[in-house]
Amino acid sequence: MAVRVGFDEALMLYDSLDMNKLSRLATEIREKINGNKVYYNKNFHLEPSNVCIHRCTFCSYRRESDQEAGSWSMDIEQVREYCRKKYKNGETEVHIVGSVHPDRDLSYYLKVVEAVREELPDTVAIKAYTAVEIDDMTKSSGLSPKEVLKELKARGVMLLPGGGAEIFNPSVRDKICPDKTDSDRWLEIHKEAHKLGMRTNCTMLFGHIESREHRIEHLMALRELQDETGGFDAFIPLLFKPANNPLSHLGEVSIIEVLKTFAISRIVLDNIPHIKSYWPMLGKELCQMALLYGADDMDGTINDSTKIYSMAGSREQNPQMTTSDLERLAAEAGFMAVERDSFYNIIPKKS
Ligand code: V47
Repeated sequence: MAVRVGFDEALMLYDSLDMNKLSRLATEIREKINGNKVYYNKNFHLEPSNVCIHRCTFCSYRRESDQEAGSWSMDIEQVREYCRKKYKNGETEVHIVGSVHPDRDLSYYLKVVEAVREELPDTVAIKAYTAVEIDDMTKSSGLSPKEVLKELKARGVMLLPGGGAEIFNPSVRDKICPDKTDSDRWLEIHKEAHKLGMRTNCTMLFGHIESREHRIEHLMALRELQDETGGFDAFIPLLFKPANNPLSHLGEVSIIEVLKTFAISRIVLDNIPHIKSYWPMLGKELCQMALLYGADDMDGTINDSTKIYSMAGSREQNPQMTTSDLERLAAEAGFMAVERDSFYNIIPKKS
């Protein structure tokens, strides 16, 4: 195995102006793990509410209450109707993520999963909830993370999305999400999930007030947990989108910085198999470019089902792509697209 990069070397690479070298180093690792493949899946999101107790300054999605303009909250019947409407094309995953609603508790979140499981065929994997939502469920129920995860798993949750990690550094976290699950708790919840045999993803929100050093620290904390558990399937670098939130004045970082961040992520996280280039956030073209800097997964068809990034100003206002669109994007960048299920098993193409 190649020698692992440490903090100083990662920072030196980040600071270097040699983009070809970064692309080459990241591509060497992506090729060793994933060859020339680019993964995608057929999926949709379920965002039951955007009313949230947390006041993250990067968030354009949250609303203070159900009375505020632009808010929504689904009851269980609406969750059922939504699933019936969105499942139409052999989707293999539903990704449930939303908010921490002031009046919802564990029993509501469990009922959502039960309703989704009843409405959708068994071929659809349920990916739910973020560690932040799970942390809140422990508070409202008095249960431990392990107990909450067991309840979710018993009702059909198969894997956890990577949201809520933001930036682990406490001084940055104090400024961007002061009242939210801290980094130790985020890592603890993922570790518990891994111990229960659940696969999870991890993320990093970058391009706001954090430094390159903070990002490397964050990546190293994820690498350390992965060494211990091996439970992460994919890492998603989430680019801060600045529209309609309290950090709007920061604007967006350059495309070069985005591509560097993908490459450094691929290089540092040598033990996480997949790096996701999430197109509803990046836009299609930048998503393609990230494939040349270590990413190997584009996420999915989405079916116009997520608002987190459109509300924050993404150019993808109603994100949806067909499988042929996704295959074309990968091919244009020189890769071979393959459809996967939620666990990265390849789904053979029907002829
Ligand atoms: O934790 C919120 C981010 C995350 C903004 O696991 C923002 O496959 C940028 O985690 N600009 C939730 N980012 C979404 C998430 C996710 C997305 C796609 C795939 C997966 C996966 C997980 O969205 C939050 C936060 O970091 N976010 N607001 C914003 N203005």
